[in-house]
Amino acid sequence: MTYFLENTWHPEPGPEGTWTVNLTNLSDTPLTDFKLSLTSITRIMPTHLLTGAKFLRRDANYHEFAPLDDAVIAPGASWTFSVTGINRSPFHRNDAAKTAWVTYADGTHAKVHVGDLMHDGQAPVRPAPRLPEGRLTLPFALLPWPNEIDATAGDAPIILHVSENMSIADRRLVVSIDALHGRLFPTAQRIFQLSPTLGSRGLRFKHDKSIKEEGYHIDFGDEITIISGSETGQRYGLIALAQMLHGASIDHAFSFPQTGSIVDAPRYDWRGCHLDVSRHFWTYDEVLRVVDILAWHKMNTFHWHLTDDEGWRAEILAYPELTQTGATRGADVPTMLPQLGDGHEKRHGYYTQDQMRSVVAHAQSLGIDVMPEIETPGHAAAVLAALPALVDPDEPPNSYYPVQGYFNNALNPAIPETFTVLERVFDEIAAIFPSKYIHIGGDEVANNAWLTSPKAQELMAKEGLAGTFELQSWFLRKVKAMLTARGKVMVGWNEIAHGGGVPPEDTLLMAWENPTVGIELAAQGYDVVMTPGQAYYLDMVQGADWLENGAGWAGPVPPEQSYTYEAEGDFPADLRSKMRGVQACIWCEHFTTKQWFNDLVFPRLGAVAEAAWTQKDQKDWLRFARQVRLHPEL
Ligand code: TNX
Repeated sequence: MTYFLENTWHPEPGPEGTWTVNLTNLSDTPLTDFKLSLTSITRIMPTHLLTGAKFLRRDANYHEFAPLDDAVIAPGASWTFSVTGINRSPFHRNDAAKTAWVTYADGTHAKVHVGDLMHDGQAPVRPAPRLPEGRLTLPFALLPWPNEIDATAGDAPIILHVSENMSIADRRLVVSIDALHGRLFPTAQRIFQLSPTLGSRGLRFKHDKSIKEEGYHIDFGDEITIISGSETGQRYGLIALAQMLHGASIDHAFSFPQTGSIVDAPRYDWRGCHLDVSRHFWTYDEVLRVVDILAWHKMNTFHWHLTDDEGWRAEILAYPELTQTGATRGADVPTMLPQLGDGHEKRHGYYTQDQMRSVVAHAQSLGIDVMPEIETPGHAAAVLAALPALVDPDEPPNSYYPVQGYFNNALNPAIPETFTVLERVFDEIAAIFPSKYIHIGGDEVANNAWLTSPKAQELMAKEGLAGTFELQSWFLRKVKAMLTARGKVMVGWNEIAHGGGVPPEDTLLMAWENPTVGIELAAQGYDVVMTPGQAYYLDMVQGADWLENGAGWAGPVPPEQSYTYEAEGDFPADLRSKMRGVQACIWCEHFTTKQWFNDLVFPRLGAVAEAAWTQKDQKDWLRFARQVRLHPEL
């Protein structure tokens, strides 16, 4: 690597401070006539003061600079420039330049090695451990912890075999959980088998319709009996057994019950996990593994965030542009520039309809519903790049931008073709995803969006709409009608309620900005799932120390906070029934590699899973800290 980029943040002048970038030429030849590109979540605002460089352009997190007066960087020498007027002060070492490259006069590129952002105002300290050692309450590996367990420890049996008269369907279910365990832990010994062998213990099912849908009981005797009222309950019983056997096989602190029972059912009906595949594309196989991990945690909803500004990932046969132009970024791709974590190379990725159907089938086989999300009207830069006919040609190009810095990134309600596209997209999405829910986004539209679009102005005058959010509400009511016509419940982020909102019947909103917004939405009549950033955003930084990584706007969120947070919190009793459950959200701006994904998602995913399943009086942070170490990663 012959070029090295170092960057530093200095807290003065307040409030945002100064960002300094330094590029050193470690090659043996002078660096001349070039541009420097970098991707950084600390962004240069339209009004800024830059010294030592020319600012060429910015598109969201992509920045492009050139040296002043065609300066030459001699071998061993450096070029430094500084800027004030950044969007906010960085929190952590990965909050500024993530990747960089130089582009020579002939258009070719060379990668630049990037160091951590340095803090010119405090020395870094070693972050505290995220998890205490913890301790066991009973020697059984179970996460989420069951709501009632009374059992004595025995020797761990090596394996369970199924009872002789078990139906084919039940045997299939047993084998599906053995296969799940095998995918998650390929090197571990298997859990279930059909035939008895020396030392194996028998397993049978009993059906009892009085046990509620997701509940199950397990009786431990000479034989082990799972009693349940549904296949879902059977599956959760099998997962509990598989977890205990797995734990006992890999860690001597754990064993398997000899006698006793478990009586269990989840605390909340909605135990969700969201995954953003737009900012960073996760392959089909990785998505399947995420689904497996959710199943192992007894979560029941996979919220697949398929579109965002950075890329559209769902194949739509009516509009191939969406997954050609709309899913391709690169330094030499004029329609979509590289974003956080990208180099200059072209990056492209989407799921075919067959792949999406397979993910749905895979999830269904594990009792998980897949809810697709198509972001509207905001977070739509990729759609507008792919389908430029949806842009009002008379709207000035850089007239508004939301918090994430994409200019003019909202679908325009005054372009009739916008609705034609959405109708076709929802037709295809509804045909792929049997879920009764479709999530339509609705978040973070800039508060001055559309105000310089003559077409939008005309529509607002005609409909008597005052301002961006009344127009947004007008737009979302139409979207809701499209979903109703397709028999779907509309799901969205909490800003759906802005500007008059949509009819609350059959509308489910996700409270993400803070916990109290959930109560306000419930009071307005909406069903609510609690996903507050302050507890359940798994991209949030896990500690206040500079050496941590992650998003900062709602952080830090240490694992203990995700675990102990009580989503029901201050919900008044009369609104409690509107609170449907809880959800983890995996936003991927900072997840530039699988390693970063694992570093931030775990152990907090387990914390949300247990908070979703286990009653408040059964939650125990130290037990969780000990148990969660056994759980799988991506
Ligand atoms: C806010 S949550 C967003 C996302 C970001 C996330 C990062 C929400 C509905 N919008 O677009 O990825 O913060 O934490």
